Amino acid sequence: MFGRWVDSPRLNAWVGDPGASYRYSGNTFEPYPWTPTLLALRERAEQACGTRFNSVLANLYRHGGEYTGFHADDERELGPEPIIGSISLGAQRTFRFRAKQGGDTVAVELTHGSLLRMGEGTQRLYKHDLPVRKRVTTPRLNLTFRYIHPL
Ligand SMILES: O=C(O)CCC(=O)C(=O)O
Ligand SMILES: [Mn+2]
Repeated sequence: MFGRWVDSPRLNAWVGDPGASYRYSGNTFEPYPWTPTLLALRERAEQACGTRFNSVLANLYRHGGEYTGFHADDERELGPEPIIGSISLGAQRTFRFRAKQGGDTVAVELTHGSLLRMGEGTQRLYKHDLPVRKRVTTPRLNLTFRYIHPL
C-alpha cells in the first residue's frame, strides 16, 4: 500500500465479469473468474436486492482480531448511488453505520446466512465498519456483491 508492505487486517479476493476491474491506490485489479457457487449466490443476491451485480469482493476474517475500519464504498467506478448486497457466512459479527456528518453509531448483528442490502444513499451518507471482537475465535466469510461501471 502506497509503496510499502503493511499487514492486512483481513484476506480478500476480487471476483467478477471480465473487465469489471477496480482501481485502488494507483493499481488496477483484474477480477478472478466466477466459480459455480459464487454465480449461484450472485443470482440469489440479485433477486433479493432487485439489481444486477457484475463482481464480488470476498473478505475472510480469520478470527475476531481481524476487522474493517470505517469507510464508504463510494469509489467512482461504483456509480453515484451504488447498491451493494452483502452475504455473511460463519461467525456472527457486529456491523456498524455512522453518518458522515457525525452522530450516533447504529449497530446490526450479521448472522450466518444473512443478506444485508445497502441501498441508495447508504454510501453517500454513511460510513460502515466491522470492529474487532476479541471473543470471536472462528472465521467469518463476507461476500459483497457490487456493480462496477467501466470508467
Ligand atoms: O465484512 C463486511 O461485512 C463488510 C466488508 C466491507 O465493508 C467491504 O468489503 O467493503
Ligand atoms: Mn464496505
